[in-house]
Amino acid sequence: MYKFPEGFLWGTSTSGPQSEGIEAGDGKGMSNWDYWFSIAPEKFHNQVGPDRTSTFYHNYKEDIELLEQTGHTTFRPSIQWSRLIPEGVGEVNPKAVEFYRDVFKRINAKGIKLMVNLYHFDIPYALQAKGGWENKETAYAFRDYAEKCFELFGDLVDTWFTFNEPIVPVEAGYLADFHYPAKVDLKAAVQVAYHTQLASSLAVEACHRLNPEHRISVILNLTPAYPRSDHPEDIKAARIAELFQAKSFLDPSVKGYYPEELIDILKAHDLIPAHTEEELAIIRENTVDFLGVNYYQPLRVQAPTKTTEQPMNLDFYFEHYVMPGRKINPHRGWEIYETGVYDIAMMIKQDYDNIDWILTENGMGVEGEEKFKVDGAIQDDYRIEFIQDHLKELHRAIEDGANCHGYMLWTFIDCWSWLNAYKNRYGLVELDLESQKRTIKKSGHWFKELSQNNGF
Ligand code: BGP
Repeated sequence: MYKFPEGFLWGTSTSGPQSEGIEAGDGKGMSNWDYWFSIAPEKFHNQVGPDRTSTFYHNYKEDIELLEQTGHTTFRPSIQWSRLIPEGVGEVNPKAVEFYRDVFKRINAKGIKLMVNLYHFDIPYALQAKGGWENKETAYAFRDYAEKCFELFGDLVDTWFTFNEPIVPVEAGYLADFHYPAKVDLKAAVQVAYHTQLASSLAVEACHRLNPEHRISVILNLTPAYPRSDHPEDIKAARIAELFQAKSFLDPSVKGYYPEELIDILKAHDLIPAHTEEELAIIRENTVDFLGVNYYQPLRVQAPTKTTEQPMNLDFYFEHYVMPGRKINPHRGWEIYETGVYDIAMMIKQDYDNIDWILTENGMGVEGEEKFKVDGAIQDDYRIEFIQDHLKELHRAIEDGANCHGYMLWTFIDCWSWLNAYKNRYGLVELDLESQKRTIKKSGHWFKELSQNNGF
């Protein structure tokens, strides 16, 4: 029996852009995703775009009933900046205020602990057109947007996140082509990361100033970096990978400053971003109150195999490799390594003063789930097993002193996924995209038992 501490939270995470949908006349502005889909549908493999979702914008009342039926004691949605402030700055969309207020009220009425995220990879296109996160003004626009959210919804929400996985848009949009603007520019990537951190710290400051009793954090994907061998070059590569991919946001968010080692690496190749002492003071003085951690897969790292004079991308410092013989989710191609949860927990305990945290995402995307249907409901035993295996490691970590207070699965209902649309399904609830019918999967019923028993 794996019993979790009293008050441990059970729920799921989702995001506005992946679940809300777009309705003519609802006043939503264009986001980077709406724009990119409109100009380059081939990037999305000509599948459906962010306008085709579970339409939470209309179906939220039914979905909130389903949250209860699947045993949620917590839920993490996100506000779409482009819905609330269509141009990114300036006028607020009254329909968005009405929508989010009603959603939050109804979730509260169910006794489900709300944790609301302000940014899930989605910037209003109007700001993207002015340079997006390369432009420092975006950080201050984000601060103003965050303040609006605290003012408009602070009577209904007391737990906030600034960004979901801020390193992902940096890597996917400025070192690869999975997010707009899909360019490769290491100097810009570092600047974007810095402006994002500044924005996060500014929002933390605003939250504490406006509602001192509220708690605010950031959600980081903290995949541990495992070296390929004991060879010093592989160990060094793993260390650098961890600095870039975890500590670049973890350290300033939790400790208030960047790791010296990272600064030295950036200095060596003239990659230090433009910054001011005042901004560094904002980062130093506004650290998070707790931590959100997403975990899907470990980072397997080896020393770089290509040599160039100047770094053009991160493969100058380290490379990824696939460890032969490991369990892989064949649909998503990600390694399944449950021990990663334990290792993250111990890293937080040892290096980050055992700050309290929540596992804010973990999940299994599966293609062709309808073949597992029996009597109309998907029998997703593989998902139950996946969750159990990760929970065993989380349980072991808590027994060893980890300060983790909740588990959130990705995700509640099958959702639109960035470049993969509906190929891989993650939900506790099945979505029929055409009819919009919702059907609880076996995992959804099991999740309710898990929550009621506070363990399994
Ligand atoms: C996380 C994101 C989510 C979600 C999930 C699954 O990194 O925060 O938004 O998409 O990954 O990934 P995918 O949808 O690409 O399979």
